[in-house]
Amino acid sequence: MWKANWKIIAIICCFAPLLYDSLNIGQLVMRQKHLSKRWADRSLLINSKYDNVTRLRFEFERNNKMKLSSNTFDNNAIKENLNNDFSPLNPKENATLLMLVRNEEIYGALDAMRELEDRFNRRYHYDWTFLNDKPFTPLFIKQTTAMASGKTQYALIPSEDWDRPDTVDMDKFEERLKKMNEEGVLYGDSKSYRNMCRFNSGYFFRQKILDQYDYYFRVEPTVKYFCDFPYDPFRVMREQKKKYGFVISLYEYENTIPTLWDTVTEYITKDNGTDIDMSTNSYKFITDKEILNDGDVMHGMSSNDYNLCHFWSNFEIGDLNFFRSDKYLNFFSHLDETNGFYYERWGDAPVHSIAMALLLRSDELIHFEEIAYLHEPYYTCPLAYDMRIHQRCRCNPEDEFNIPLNSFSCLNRWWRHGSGKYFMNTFE
Ligand SMILES: Nc1nc2c(ncn2[C@@H]2O[C@H](COP(=O)(O)OP(=O)(O)OP(=O)(O)O)[C@@H](O)[C@H]2O)c(=O)[nH]1
Ligand SMILES: *[C@@H]1O[C@H](CO)[C@@H](O)[C@H](O)[C@H]1NC(C)=O
Ligand SMILES: *[C@@H]1O[C@H](CO)[C@@H](O)[C@H](O)[C@H]1NC(C)=O
Ligand SMILES: *[C@@H]1O[C@H](CO)[C@@H](O)[C@H](O)[C@H]1NC(C)=O
Ligand SMILES: [Mg+2]
Repeated sequence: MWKANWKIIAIICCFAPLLYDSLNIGQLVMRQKHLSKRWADRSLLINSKYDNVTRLRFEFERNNKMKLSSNTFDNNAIKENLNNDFSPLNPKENATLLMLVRNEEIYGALDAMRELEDRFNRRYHYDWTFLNDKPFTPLFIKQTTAMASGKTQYALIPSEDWDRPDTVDMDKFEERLKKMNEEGVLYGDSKSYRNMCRFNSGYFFRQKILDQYDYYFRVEPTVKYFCDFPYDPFRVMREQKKKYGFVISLYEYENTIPTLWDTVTEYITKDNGTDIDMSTNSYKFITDKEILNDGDVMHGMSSNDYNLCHFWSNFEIGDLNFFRSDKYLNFFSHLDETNGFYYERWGDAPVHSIAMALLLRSDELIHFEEIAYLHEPYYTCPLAYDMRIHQRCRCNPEDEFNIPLNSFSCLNRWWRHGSGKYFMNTFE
């Protein structure tokens, strides 16, 4: 008896604090529930106002269907998934996946194809278009065709769209290459890299094989996609009237583009408000130099008004009709006439980005935050846990090379000056 009483006392003593805590926890949970409901209500409101396409697709996939593993090799399972699930909802858009690639990059090309097929294209079967300045080998054609769930097609780039124009002064060119190499400029002495950058800036969209499409999705060898696509980005582009989509934005190396901004400034003056509407475009995104975090002291500091922010163009989804328009063609010719692609080492990323920031309304650009993507060494992985679960991501969000909140990312400036990000407090 005596012993038993002690036990009871002991139990009461030990558990009393816990009991007390659990009452407190109960209150906390109540409070939390109340708060959660408030935020949930706000989220719903914001979703319904601004985010319907994305979220509704998301909800559909989450609640209505079990998804099969992407890496299954069971043909019937894949077909069933396609027939019952995605296809009827999503008639294909007028679009192609597009890869500029060399024959010797075949295995990297296959890696990237497998990645994109598993996470997106196996459900849609978009065409794959391959471009090369040299003829593709039969083996390249065979292997990439086997990997694609859609039709494949291959085109040889005409020399006049790829090679260095005659207007480039050879002595000056060689001397500049030597100098840039000595200065340690990335790809500073590469001639082929310059052809590639100029081609991607001004010629890819002129290839005949692309005339039949409205949209392209650029893919490079060895890139990876870490999560299921929760929607067809082409469809989002069309429905939301977007002209350019990106996932990563970084600061450019200024030593590759010493006179690019001066050339752009000349164009802005020459245009005199005809194509460039400063009241609706994203000029602020590429010129805002306010220090937003510690990293900005090191990144984005340049000798002119351009803050070096650009969309990382190895991933891009774009409207070909925009590139084919006089607006873009005039802008490109103005840059190209200086031969800056050769005397310096202008990348297609800053060229595309500056064009988009000047010539488009900011609401014609889209940041695809649900698409997780790696091009060495940087990647983007959704920070939202829920998103990572539902899209079956395999990336680590907490890593210095995950770009979104990193100091060398320009996303903070995009959120500030671009469009597409809404914060809760905007609606309080
Ligand atoms: N056909 C062809 N494709 C090229 C050539 N140079 C580059 N490319 C392609 O152009 C794209 C960009 O080239 P990359 O070498 O990846 O350049 P980058 O992404 O700036 O640099 P990395 O960090 O090396 O990836 C890739 O899709 C390449 O396969 C070339 O000389 N011929
Ligand atoms: C978005 O979806 C919600 C829920 O289905 C609906 O009530 C709302 O009207 C939609 N909003 C728009 C702008 O389409
Ligand atoms: C696709 O887009 C191209 C280029 O705009 C156009 O010529 C073609 O007719 C379109 N095809 C379809 C099926 O709409
Ligand atoms: C520039 O545009 C303004 C207003 O449209 C016009 O008054 C001015 O004459 C134009 N300047 C030049 C150099 O064309
Ligand atoms: Mg690359």
